[in-house]
Amino acid sequence: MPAFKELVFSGVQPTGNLHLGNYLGAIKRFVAMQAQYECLYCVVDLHAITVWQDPGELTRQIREVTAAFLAAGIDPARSVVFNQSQVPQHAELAWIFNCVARLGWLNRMTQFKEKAGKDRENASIGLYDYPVLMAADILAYRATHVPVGEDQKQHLELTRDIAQKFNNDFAGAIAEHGHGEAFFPLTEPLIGGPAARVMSLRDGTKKMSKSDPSDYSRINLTDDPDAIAQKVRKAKTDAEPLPSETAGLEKRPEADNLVGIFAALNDASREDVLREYGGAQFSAFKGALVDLAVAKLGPIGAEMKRLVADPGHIDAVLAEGAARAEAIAAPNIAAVKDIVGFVRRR
Ligand code: AQP
Repeated sequence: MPAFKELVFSGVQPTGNLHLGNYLGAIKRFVAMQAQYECLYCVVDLHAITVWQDPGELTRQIREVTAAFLAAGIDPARSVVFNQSQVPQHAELAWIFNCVARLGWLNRMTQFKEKAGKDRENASIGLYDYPVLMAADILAYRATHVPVGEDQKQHLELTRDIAQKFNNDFAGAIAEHGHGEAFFPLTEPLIGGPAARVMSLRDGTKKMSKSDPSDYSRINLTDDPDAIAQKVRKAKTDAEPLPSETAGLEKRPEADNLVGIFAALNDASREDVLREYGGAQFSAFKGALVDLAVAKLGPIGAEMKRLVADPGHIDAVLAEGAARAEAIAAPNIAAVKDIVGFVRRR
């Protein structure tokens, strides 16, 4: 595999209240990556419409996710911040990848099974095809690294399979057009840290999720301090005090989740947290967690509210980001079309 220029791409769907899982598993890590990589961060609105979205709400949520990116510390002068539907190359490459990916591969995707549920026949074709569009999002930029939560691991594996099959199927044309041995990188998922999978506050075996009907299952980025305090205090726990070693968190999903959240918010490890709080009762630990969560999330929520009050500014950030994104994607997709054998407009 030839060396590809290091580039980070990741996206967040504008599909509802952003929560602590989205923040710790993704957005907080996006911010940190800016120091090391050239980054593109996308509000994936084409993905959002794979399930029904009220048009007015969708517009509002696209701006709100953009505000969350900026409020969390993504610098639009350094990183490319944009929404997917403004860059047509995502959908164009997705079509070509639809003809590379195999039905059998998509049939294995667990997220489709979970989201379509029992009413599979009634799910949109877009929901089924979601992972192919995700591969196109990443590979339109030939991105080498993708920071995501653990729930996206299987989709990243599919992205690598599509890249590999394209590189193999078109190996002759790729070389002929001067791109060497491979046109697409085999993108690395960057999954990790203490909050790669933040769980529901009501059930430590279920992922914290936007679509959970109980608002008490998640902390939203726009929750005020009182709401954060109430949700943490009501979070499910068990009767034992916290252990002093991480081995003691096994089979205690709720305890493990709260310790992981504390660690991620504090840029620490589970070991660090247990060194300080091992032996503590949950009442004391939850008090410390409320203080920490309010200190870290309060300023982000306040800044988000300030930013969404000025949609003109957000739209200008998105427009500039889209132009920068398209400048990277357009030559890549033109090259893909040459490789596939299409005739260019001259
Ligand atoms: N609970 C989580 N823990 C860690 N990371 C998470 N992510 C989502 N939930 C958790 C990560 O957040 C990024 C953006 O997610 P998304 O907006 O694309 O959609 P999602 O994963 O479908 O989010 P939800 O909340 O789970 O929505 P619903 O309820 O609709 O399914 C991704 O990097 C994701 O891994």
